Amino acid sequence: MQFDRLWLNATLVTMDGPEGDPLGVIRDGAIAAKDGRIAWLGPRAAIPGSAAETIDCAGAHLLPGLIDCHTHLVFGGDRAGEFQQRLAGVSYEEIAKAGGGILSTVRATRAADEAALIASGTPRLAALMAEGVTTVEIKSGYGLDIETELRQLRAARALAAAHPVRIETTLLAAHATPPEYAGRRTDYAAHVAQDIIPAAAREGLADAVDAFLDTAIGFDARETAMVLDVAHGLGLPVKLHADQLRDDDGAAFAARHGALSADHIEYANPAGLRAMARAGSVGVLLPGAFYFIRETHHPDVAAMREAGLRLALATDLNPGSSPALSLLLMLNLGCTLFRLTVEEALLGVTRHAAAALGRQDRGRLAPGLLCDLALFDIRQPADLCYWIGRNPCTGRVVGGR
Ligand code: DI6
Ligand code: FE
Repeated sequence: MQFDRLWLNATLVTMDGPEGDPLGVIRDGAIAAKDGRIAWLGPRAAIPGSAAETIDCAGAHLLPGLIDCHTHLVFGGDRAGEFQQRLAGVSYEEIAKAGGGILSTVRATRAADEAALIASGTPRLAALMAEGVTTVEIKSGYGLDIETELRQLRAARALAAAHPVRIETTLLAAHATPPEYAGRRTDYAAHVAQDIIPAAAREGLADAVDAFLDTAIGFDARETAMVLDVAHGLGLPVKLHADQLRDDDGAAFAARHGALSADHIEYANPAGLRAMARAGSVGVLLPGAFYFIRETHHPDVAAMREAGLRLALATDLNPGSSPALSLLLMLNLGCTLFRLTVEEALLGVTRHAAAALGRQDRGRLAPGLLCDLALFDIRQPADLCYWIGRNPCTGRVVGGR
């Protein structure tokens, strides 16, 4: 068999092992690409053909390219000033209720044109990519009007076109109520459902739709259902910010609506977590936001395990609750703050992150999948979770190149 490229002399961490061995490590392994996909992988001694180009990995660990399945990477301005307010004792919720928080980023994002959004997003994307990330989900949600929401998604698509990375866009127009709709939250949710989602769908700008289900500062169950039902009707998969600040029964709601994932879920109750597992929804844990807003209520990881819920880990990169540019740091925080095992954490940024995006074509090393790879100069997989502030990524491959 003739391959386009062959990587040799690597420890393959396939994330596709049998039951009980999720990492599926193959020592002295090799992996081959053909037409952008993985054509073969296995022990070096068993290579079944030759390749136009051969790359010596010098003993590196080779993983599926990492996936950051929840970011708000495209936004205007920053919130360092609010960070200082919070250090002086004001809470995240108090700031939000006083018109700051998400709404201050909305003002800055509306004031930024597409070129400015691309320019400020570029170094953030570069930071993620430098750690071996090959797929990034990017949400809108700082426009809260048709024009700016679509501009955010266009900026995300432009970033994808300009860099060797795959970007999945998510429309999050139901993130907060904009000032024009103050006191008319339900009317805004109806506008999202009737106008903004169809406009994004018409232009092919959204790969999925998300909403912030939160009875105090987001949208209630009826409003959220209105938004998600329209998305479903247009054939768009849905995701949810749920149970971040209180138990709104968001996990059960996500399950009922067939959500790809429910994200945050610090306050989710065990019955809701079981419903999610049965529905095939992924639980996305965001330890950067937990850490940065000094949340103290831990996600019920024991109940998640017992339910058999698949867990992902992501940066939640955003200016308010998680100004985090490192997915590797999330591995460490997921293990230290939430007591995830190394295997759970690594599945969370590969296989289960792919599931949270509804993408079965990545997140594992297996024949037929996209040949998206990340190379790390480490002694063992646990090193990726153990070090704080070390970037051992020595190479990344997207689509076999
Ligand atoms: N929850 C979050 O943590 C982000 N959005 C959300 O619904 C925070 C967004 C922000 O503060 O700008
Ligand atoms: Fe978020």
